[in-house]
Amino acid sequence: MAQSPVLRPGHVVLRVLDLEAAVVHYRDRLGLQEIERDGQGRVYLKGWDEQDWFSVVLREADRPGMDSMAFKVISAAALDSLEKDLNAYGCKTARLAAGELSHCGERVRFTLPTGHAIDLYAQKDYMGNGLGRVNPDPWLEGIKGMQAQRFDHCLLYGADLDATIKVLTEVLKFDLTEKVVDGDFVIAAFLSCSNKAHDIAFVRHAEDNKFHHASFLIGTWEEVLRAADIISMHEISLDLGPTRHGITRGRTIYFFDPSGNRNEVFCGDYTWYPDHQPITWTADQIGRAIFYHDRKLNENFLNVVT
Ligand code: M3P
Ligand code: FE
Repeated sequence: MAQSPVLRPGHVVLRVLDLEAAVVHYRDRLGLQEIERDGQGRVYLKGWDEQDWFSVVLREADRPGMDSMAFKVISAAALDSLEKDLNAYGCKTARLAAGELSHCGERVRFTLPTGHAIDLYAQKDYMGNGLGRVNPDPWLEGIKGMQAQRFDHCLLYGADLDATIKVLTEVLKFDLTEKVVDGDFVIAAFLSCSNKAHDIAFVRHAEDNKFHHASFLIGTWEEVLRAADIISMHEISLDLGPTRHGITRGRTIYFFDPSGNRNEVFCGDYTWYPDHQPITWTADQIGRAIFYHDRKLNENFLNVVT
């Protein structure tokens, strides 16, 4: 049980093979707003209901996958203190200068035992959601595609789940909300720094630093169905769904961006409070845990990562 100084996932930096094809996907199909492009050609986007400048950065590269995932922390003092705590724990950190990502303050980077680069930052410029803060309307007109409201979480694959869970819970004060176990052996772990059922999740996998999906919140089950329609309309590669997760209870659909990075849009998880006790799923029920309706696993879903 903890109240974490970490507020939420702030952004994810994704590698894409063809930048313009990726922009069409994330802007016109997911419905993120394109905010700007920087001197390195990186594209910055945000969900319509996000307040800060950006939550997704696309970087053209010769292989897909995730460069880093970043979390916003509550203050500059909390950032300094987390940096000290990480170092004292034996986790090396590096500072990335303010402005290295446009409109983002200084970042503290460390690498999880599963090999993923995680950045912490306290400051990002405010943009607002376009509705104003006095007598606002409930939603914005003209949002495209699936109308993603916000970047919500990532699911990452790597080998040393136990050490990754330890650093996230002991140093960053995340809560373990759900886990899948085979006896004492943890196969998958879902962790929250907030009131959400998860802000980041991991599945045990032989190869480190692998990316399974970046997930975006949408409003309703009807919107999940509409996302499925958009996937067919635009010949997007469908992975799975629409369906329901046992874990986190999310109503969900998975699909791929043009570079093969998996995306999820979902609605309807539960509220987590730090005094809650974690949920355990046993390996014999893993089918139902992941896909509550089919109650069986899909090899493609489990094994295709970037
Ligand atoms: C989610 C979610 C796996 C479970 C995935 C669950 C791959 O993506 O958002 O709840 O075990
Ligand atoms: Fe997910």
